[in-house]
Amino acid sequence: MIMTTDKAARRAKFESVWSIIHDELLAHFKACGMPTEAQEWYSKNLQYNVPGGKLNRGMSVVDTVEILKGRPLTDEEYLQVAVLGWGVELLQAFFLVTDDLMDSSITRRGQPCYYRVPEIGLVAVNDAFMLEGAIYHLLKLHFKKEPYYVDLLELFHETSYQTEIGQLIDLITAPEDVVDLSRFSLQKHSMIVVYKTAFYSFYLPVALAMLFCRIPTSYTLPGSTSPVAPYEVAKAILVPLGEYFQVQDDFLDFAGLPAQIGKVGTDIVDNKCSWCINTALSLAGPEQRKTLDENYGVKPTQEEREIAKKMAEGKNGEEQGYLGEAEKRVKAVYEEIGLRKIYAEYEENIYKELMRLIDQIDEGSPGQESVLKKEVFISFLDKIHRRKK
Ligand code: DMA
Ligand code: MG
Ligand code: MG
Ligand code: MG
Repeated sequence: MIMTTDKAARRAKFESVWSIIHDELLAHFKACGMPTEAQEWYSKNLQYNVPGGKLNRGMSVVDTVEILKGRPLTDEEYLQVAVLGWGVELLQAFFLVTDDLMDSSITRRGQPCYYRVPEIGLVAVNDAFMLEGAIYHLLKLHFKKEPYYVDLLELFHETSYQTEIGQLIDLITAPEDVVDLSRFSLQKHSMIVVYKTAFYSFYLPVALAMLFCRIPTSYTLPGSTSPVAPYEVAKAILVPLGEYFQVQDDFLDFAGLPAQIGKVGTDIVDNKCSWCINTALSLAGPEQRKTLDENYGVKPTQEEREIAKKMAEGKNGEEQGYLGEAEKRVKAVYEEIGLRKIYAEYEENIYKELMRLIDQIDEGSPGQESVLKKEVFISFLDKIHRRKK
């Protein structure tokens, strides 16, 4: 029982549980009498969409449990915790397959978006539901006997609902036909990103780990008189942390290289209420504002779309990816305004602010079990700070 510290080894260990999970799901599917053709389809759905990402969300469940327990996990514990982690990754896969359809995205994780694979198309919708269904099948298989089983179910359900609410406001704030930049604001942006990203990417993994460690909903530390609500304390840090993460995602949509981020940015063309456009709007002079009004959310021409798709498929991508004329003009305004520098300043300020929040956590006496630890949040923050993908 050695605590694995090497990053690659930790990832490999987490990935090894994926093959167990994949086989469990397939075995059940087979036992339902599903034909070989369907088994192959389901397996492809799982392999194409679940394991190929950064795995930050899933591995955070394992990391958090280890920090909270202050010791390495037994093999039995590791398997259970990794199932929760892969549950978060399955949820993420479910959201990404549908998100790419709704955002008309081209690539994801360095490959064509799932719905764009020729034989998949709109079957992607049902395949996404199956990724979600797999979570609950696995929870039943691995946690039915646990006293916190219902809490796990409620947490996954509530978080999914919050994400769907977030996706709704993200989508209706970005209508395809009416571009009206005066409807955007950083306040609206904050509400969108907290719901669509922060809850499922940040609160969910930590809250799952806390449930696994049997952290109660309220406790009073020795020597103190006021009770702590640890899930609320965690949320109060993880929500702004998640907001920071989505600001990064928005910035990388503009400035990230497709070869690095594995996807081609679509926010400008999709008329999204992104951090970039909101920040640009707050600083634009009249000429720049006019350029933004005339070019934001403008669909590329058919010809531009074809070239963009072809280029996204070529794997050489050192470059920005092909941009339509309207998108180019918006990006030029972003550069003129100095968005890169403003972003760098934002990152350093929010880092300090989050560290300040984390530092306020009361950990009780050293070695005390079943209470929150600062390290949970620091490790999360360090994983994302200054990320380039
Ligand atoms: C991410 O929004 C939110 C969910 C729920 C997937 P996004 O469309 O900005 O994500 P991406 O940039 O990865 O398409
Ligand atoms: Mg998207
Ligand atoms: Mg989206
Ligand atoms: Mg994005």
